[in-house]
Amino acid sequence: MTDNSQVGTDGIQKVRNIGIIAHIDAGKTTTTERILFHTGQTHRMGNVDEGTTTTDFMDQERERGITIQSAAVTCEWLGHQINIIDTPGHIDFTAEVQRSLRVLDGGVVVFDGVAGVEPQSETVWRQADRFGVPRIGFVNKMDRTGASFPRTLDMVKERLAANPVAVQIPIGAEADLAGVVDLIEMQAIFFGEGDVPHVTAIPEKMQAAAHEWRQRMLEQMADLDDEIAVHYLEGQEVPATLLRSALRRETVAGHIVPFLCGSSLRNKGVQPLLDAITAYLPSPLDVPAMRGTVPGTDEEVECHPDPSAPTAALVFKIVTDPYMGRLVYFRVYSGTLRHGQTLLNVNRKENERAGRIVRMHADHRDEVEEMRAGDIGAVLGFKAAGTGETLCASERPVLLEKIHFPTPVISLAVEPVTKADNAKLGLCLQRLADEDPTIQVRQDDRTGQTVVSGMGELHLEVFVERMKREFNVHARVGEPQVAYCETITRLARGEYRLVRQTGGHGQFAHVILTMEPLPAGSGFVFEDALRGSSIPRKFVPAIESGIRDALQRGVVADNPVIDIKVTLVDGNYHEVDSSDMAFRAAASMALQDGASRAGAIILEPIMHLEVITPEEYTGEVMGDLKIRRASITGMERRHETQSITADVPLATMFNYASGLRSRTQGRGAFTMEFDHYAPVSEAVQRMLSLKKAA
Ligand SMILES: Nc1nc2c(ncn2[C@@H]2O[C@H](COP(=O)(O)OP(=O)(O)OP(=O)(O)O)[C@@H](O)[C@H]2O)c(=O)[nH]1
Ligand SMILES: [Mg+2]
Repeated sequence: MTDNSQVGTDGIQKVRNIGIIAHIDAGKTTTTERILFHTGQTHRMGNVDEGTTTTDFMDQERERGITIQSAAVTCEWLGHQINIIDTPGHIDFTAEVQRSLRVLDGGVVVFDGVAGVEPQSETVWRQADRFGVPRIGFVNKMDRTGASFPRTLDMVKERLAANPVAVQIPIGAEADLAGVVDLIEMQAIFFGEGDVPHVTAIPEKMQAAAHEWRQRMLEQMADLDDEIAVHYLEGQEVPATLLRSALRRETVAGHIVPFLCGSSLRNKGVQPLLDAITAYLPSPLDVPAMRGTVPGTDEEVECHPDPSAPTAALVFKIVTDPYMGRLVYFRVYSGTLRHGQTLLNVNRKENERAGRIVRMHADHRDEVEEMRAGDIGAVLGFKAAGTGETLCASERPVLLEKIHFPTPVISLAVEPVTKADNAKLGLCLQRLADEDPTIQVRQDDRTGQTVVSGMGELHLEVFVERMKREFNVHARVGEPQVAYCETITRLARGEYRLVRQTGGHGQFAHVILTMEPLPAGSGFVFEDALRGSSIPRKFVPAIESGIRDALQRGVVADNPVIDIKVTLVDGNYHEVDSSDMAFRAAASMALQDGASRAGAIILEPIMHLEVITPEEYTGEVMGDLKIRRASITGMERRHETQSITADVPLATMFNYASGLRSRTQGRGAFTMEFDHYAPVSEAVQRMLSLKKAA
């Protein structure tokens, strides 16, 4: 067991919690791998293309060459402890980015130097904006033909409405990329075969460009910093220390984004990137204190990163490790989380005892006694704690805000092949859904099938593979289908009186409720407005469960009902014949009764789509989108390509990937993410309701 000495009370300022985020294939995992190599965490450089990287450890990641799960690793650089989360770029796994951004203090956004700002770069940039995460930019793949650092910066300015500040420029291009000019120290850094970069004077032929770019950087910084402005206007040299501290302050404040460049694959630019992470990205002390509330109230609590304060930590990820068991990843916001400590799980109102605490390195794990405020790690021994839940010291209960995840929009029916498969299915689904909050599992009462919903076709494909490989469950899997929802459009009253006399004592329950539509995204709200003693309070939970049952089953067809408020207003009971079971059933029926008058409709997911196609195929791509009922929201020419944005019903977009590929000779690309729910056409509503009646 090692001492966790790096992160002492005053060590917190030397901690960096950062995420690597970008469009798919920009080189996040390769960059992470090189960081681990250059910080001495690995002695062999892993490669995505050979399936040998540290952070893409799942076998499907290695085979597909893409990241599926975010992975957390720790390394040290210049006396700093850097906790890095490598995230996936594919839109189906966007929840992994979401949860990572929630616990990070800073981000490195990687761009492909040829493609520049790609659709998913915009998405992650917006996500980082929403979480207020300061970031630096790394223009990767500068070794590729057609890569351009200035063009990428222009795209960042235009499309991300950001203020990029170049602190480097590349030396050489494409196959001849040799190093970078450091515009702060005004020196050249060359990366050869060896481990240590070679620092020299700026080569003669780069002098003019270097001065021009430095001038540009100084102008940008003079706008933000008075001291730099004075130096600049008076024609004096601006000291590097002054520049660095201004860059740091303005980056942390989110006013600028320092930009670096290189090629991770060719080992160029990685050490300066590490320097920049320590120099410009915030420590846990530099970001606003995490806020929470006193459970059950709106009273705010600030959780300062003070190791001696009462503990408060947020669970952001669960991984079932084949050797270690259930690993619960957390970030400590205040206090210290100790081995053996009993913590209150605020969301579940249960106590849990922390088992072993581990720090994840590249190819090993360090067991530590404790983790202090500001740090990220994993703990064993928590049986219940789920993603987004708060663990805290019982003397100061605090509820940190939950992590919001996107809505799963595609479903798949799963039917176990044999009895043995059936027996294993339950545990398997529970485990996988435990790890992935964007997987939802429900039972379809009509068909008896298990329905799994997820974010996209790839997401579900990966899920089904994991069922087979990790749990050895073989199942017949249906075609992916749209996950429809239902809602109501007007206020209605529902009532049901359940009276059953069968032999001994009967069943009696009488429930009266009202229902009303809520704004999109509100989910389900239940209110108990019972007055007097028409129904004893002890039956209210059963009534709420009955309503939930009915909402799950759907009121028009078999789709869950969302954005609805149900108020229990009145009813009646019988001393002997009333029971939880009777009230649960009566509440379900009362809801169904009211829904028949509440203008219930079926909603379908509408996706936000962006297609990038070579210009010559624009006509064909547009024609096809029209057939798919897309409404075009924007078109933009970008160099020799055309970008088309549209809102389109998911129902028409299955197999779009192969359709687009054949229409554009494999040169078109697209991303698609859930945008909102909209009512289906009357014809579709009729068709889907008929299915339920059948
Ligand atoms: N030429 C070149 N190729 C690179 C560079 N960095 C990464 N690649 C290649 O780009 C591909 C994608 O790299 P990854 O590191 O897996 O990219 P990623 O951003 O982690 O991808 P996802 O996690 O799937 O979103 C691989 O084939 C890498 O070998 C680079 O600097 N130059
Ligand atoms: Mg990756």
